[in-house]
Amino acid sequence: MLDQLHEMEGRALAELAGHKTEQALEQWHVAFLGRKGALTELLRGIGRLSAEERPAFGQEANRVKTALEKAYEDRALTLKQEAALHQLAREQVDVTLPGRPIAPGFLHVSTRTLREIYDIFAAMGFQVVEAPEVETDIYNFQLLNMPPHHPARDMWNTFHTTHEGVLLRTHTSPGQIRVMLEHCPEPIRVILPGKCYRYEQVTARHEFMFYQVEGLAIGEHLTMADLKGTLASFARQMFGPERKVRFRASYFPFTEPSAELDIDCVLCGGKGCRVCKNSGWLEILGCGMVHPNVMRNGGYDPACYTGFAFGMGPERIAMLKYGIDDIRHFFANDLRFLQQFV
Ligand code: 2U9
Repeated sequence: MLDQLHEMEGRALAELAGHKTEQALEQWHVAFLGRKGALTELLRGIGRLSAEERPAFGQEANRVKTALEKAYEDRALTLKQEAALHQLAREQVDVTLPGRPIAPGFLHVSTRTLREIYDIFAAMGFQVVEAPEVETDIYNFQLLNMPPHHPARDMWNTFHTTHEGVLLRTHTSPGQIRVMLEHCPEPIRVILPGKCYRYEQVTARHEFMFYQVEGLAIGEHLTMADLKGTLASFARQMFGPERKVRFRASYFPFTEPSAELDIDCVLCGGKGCRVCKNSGWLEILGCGMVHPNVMRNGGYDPACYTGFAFGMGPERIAMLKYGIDDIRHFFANDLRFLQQFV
């Protein structure tokens, strides 16, 4: 019996050393130490031994059991460690590999153009002010000399909200009225940049969202000469000191008189080409003297104060400056386009 026990122990240890998987290890445990395993079978035979032999056999069987259990635990631990080492080797990180470079960000061409515009007007004493993009009909239209049903409203296709009288601003002009009401009767020199929204079919020349910069100057002795001097200076700083400018009569409900400012074509110098549609001139902004009704709506007495205002689209300015043919490029988020203006 003891011989059998020792033979079984030797066999068990030899087999165990050859097992390489957790599953094989479990099967080994069942085969030798399980309820129907080899050791249990041998212990069943204890009844056939004499009373003198039994204690020694029992003791030895216990030693074998403990030894096999320990061998099993050791083997399991070794396998676990080997697996961990394998995994480490497999997943080793090469810390010497160069990292993937993160492309540095850059400013959008609209933002860059806006900042160029700010710099030019800041040097002439204009402050930058921002105002809400969600506005009321009162600020977007009524205070700007467009009562309900005024035909001039047809110039702006508007996004309305589900709240009666609340809309997305179609221009930054409502912000100008807010500045006037806040500061009257002090003199004002501000520019208002920001996003505007129009319910338009998107084409090469129209987007439903675009930037606008509007300017406003109010004082006691401002005339059309101040408007012309300020805007001609802007045009030449933006498009080159040699630029010719011309003011062409126009109409806006919030200015009277109103005008549009043209520069001689940046591409052909006035000879006529594709960009200026053979006219030799490019329109860059709208402007005018603030309408007396609008002066009053902003809290200023038009008998004592006058003002001039202007508005332009930085996308249009950038299109003319860089020869961009389609406004949709600006917000399509194509880096091949945007990276050209870094
Ligand atoms: C107040 C008084 C006067 C702002 C003005 C324009 C002329 C103008 C457009 C040109 C193209 C903007 O980018 S665009 O769509 N703007 O032509 N804007 S005068 O006049 C104001 C505004 C507010 C209180």
